[in-house]
Amino acid sequence: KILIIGACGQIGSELTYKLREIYGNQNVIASDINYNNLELVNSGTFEIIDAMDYASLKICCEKHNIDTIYLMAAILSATGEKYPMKAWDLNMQSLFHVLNLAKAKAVKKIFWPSSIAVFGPTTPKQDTPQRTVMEPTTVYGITKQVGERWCEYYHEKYDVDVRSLRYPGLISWKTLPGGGTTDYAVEIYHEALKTNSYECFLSEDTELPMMYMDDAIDATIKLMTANPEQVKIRSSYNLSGISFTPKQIANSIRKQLPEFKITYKPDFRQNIANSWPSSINDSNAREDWNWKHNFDLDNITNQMLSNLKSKRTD
Ligand code: VAH
Repeated sequence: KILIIGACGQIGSELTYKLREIYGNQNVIASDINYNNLELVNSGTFEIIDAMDYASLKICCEKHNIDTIYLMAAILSATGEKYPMKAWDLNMQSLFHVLNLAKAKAVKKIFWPSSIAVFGPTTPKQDTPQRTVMEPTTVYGITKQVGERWCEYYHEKYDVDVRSLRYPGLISWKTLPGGGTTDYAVEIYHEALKTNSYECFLSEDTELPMMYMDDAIDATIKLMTANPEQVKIRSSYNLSGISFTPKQIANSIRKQLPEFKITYKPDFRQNIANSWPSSINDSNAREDWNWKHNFDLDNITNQMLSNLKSKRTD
C-alpha cells in the first residue's frame, strides 16, 4: 500500500487523488500534520503524522502494510527564508526517516521531490543541464541539494529504491500552494477572477521554469512505475515543462479577460527568483523513461480559469 506524507499540500493532495484513481482508494493512505484540507481528509483513509517523528511513521507503515512512500511534506523557498532552521529540520529529518525505513526494509520504494531551487546564481540560466554548478542561495535549495546527495548515497550504499524529480514551479487549482516563490503563477488566476487585477511580487520579466500540475503528476507516476534499470539518475531528474514571465502569463489571461490589469511590486522573493534558472534541459528524463510534457501556457490558462470558475460556483 502507498503512504503519502504531506497529503494536504499542493502536490500531495493531487497525488493522493491520482494514486487512489489508479490503485484504489483503500490502497492509498493520506497523512499530514493536521486536518488542513478537509476535502482531502474526508476522501479516504487519513492519518495525522508528524513527518519528523520516526516512531509514528514506522507504526503507520506497519499498521497499513505500506510498501511505497511519497514524502511531499516540506517548507518551501519563501517560508524557508523566514524560518531557516525549521526548514532545515523538517526537510532533512523527514527525508532521513523515510530513507532509514527503506534501509531497514520496512518499505520498498520512495518518492522524494527536489526542485529547480537546487540551482543557484552561478548555474547556467538557459537550458540548465542535469549536471552543472549548483550553489543554491536559499535554505530550501540547500536542503534539496543535500537531500539529493543523500538519496543517491542510500541508493548506492543500501540499495534503497528512492526516486526524485526537480519540479519547476507548479500551477494547479485544486489546492493552494504554500510559501513558494512561484506561487504568484497560481494567485494570479484567483485574483483575475476575483478583481480582474493582480499585484505581482516578481518583476515583469522574471522568467521561470513552470509546469501544469497534471504534467507534474504524470511525470511522477511515470518515474515511479518505470523499471529500476531505467532510473539511471538517483539524485534527482531535471524536469521541464514551459518557461514564462509574469508579463507573458498576464497576456495569456487577457486572451480570456481583456480588461485584466497587472501591476508589479517585487518583494524579497525577487532575489530568490533571480537565483534560479530560466529554462531547464530534461533530456535525461525524456530518454530514460520517455517523459514529455503536454500543457503549454494557453492550455494552462484555459484549465485554471474554467476550473476555478466552476469551483467558485460550487
Ligand atoms: C517554491 N514552488 O517556490 C516551490 C518550488 C521551483 C519552486 O520549489 O519554493
